[in-house]
Amino acid sequence: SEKTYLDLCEYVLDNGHKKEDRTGTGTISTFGYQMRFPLSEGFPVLTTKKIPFHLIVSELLWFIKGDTNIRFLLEHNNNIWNEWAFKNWVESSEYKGPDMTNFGHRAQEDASFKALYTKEMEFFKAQILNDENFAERYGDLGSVYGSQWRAWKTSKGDTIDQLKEVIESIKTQPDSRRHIVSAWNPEDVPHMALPPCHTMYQFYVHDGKLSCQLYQRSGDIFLGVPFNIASYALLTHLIAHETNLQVGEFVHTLGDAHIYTNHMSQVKEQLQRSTFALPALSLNQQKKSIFDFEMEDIQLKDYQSHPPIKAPVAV
Ligand code: THF
Repeated sequence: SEKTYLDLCEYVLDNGHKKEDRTGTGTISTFGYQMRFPLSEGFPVLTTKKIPFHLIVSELLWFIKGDTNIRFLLEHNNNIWNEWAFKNWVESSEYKGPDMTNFGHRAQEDASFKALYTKEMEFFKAQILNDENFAERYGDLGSVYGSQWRAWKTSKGDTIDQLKEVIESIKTQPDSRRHIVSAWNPEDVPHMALPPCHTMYQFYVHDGKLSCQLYQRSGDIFLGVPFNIASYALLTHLIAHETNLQVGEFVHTLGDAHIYTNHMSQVKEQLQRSTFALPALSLNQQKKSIFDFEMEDIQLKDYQSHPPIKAPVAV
């Protein structure tokens, strides 16, 4: 239930130690934590704050398509990956606008810089949407999840479709202990702006039910983790649907589980709130393959929640 997530928040508030991080924001952090979500009890989306479910759906469909360009996300009003593409753009030699060094941090400290940044970001988004050539050059995030899942590069110069293969192996050898999709490529990591947080996931079939476990090396507990739980729960539902299985559990294993120091008051506010019953997920039964699903084929039924709680994302 949702309490599983709220317990994680409390655990890190009580046991987390101060730790500096890549983004310079500062966190309280613990190492190694596991949560289990029985998917038959309801869809695990938070009710103690409103989660924009359509953003989870469009991001997951983007991964499943093997797309790595934020243009698709922007077409669906999804802004959660903008900062990483924007970073490539403002660090390029083609960018001639005001200096955007360390924009994430400065936008939080300095209101006049924030106005400048917001304007540049809107301009960048419009250019990605309106100029295909610009989108090709600056909208692409490189070897993020879509490319690792669908087109893992081999030493021979071809690619492996891990997602297709794992679905095939669930269908043909359900008892296999090798239903794994890996996103962590040690050869790519040194060149990546953001090495994958979701390093690998594994499926498990028992008693006609499909379970999934994710190993997440780093988890932003307030902003990212609620998205990640819902996203992998949805992926498990979609694959169970295609393979004619019921849903089992989503097991979420975290490495560095942290709360950013600028999310503390938000977490405490959320912990004061009571939970609602979990909603149900409804999938279009006409669609058989997960590769055919579109936004309107995936709906939450009876999602009741408290209002959103805003917080800045660390870049
Ligand atoms: N970087 C950091 N610092 N945290 C992350 O969670 C994270 N992600 C992805 C990549 N890098 C990361 C991006 N995922 C939001 C949610 C998920 C994200 C990024 C941002 C976010 O801001 N959510 C808001 C709503 C946003 C909106 O409505 O547009 C929220 O309140 O939940 C780890 O997957």
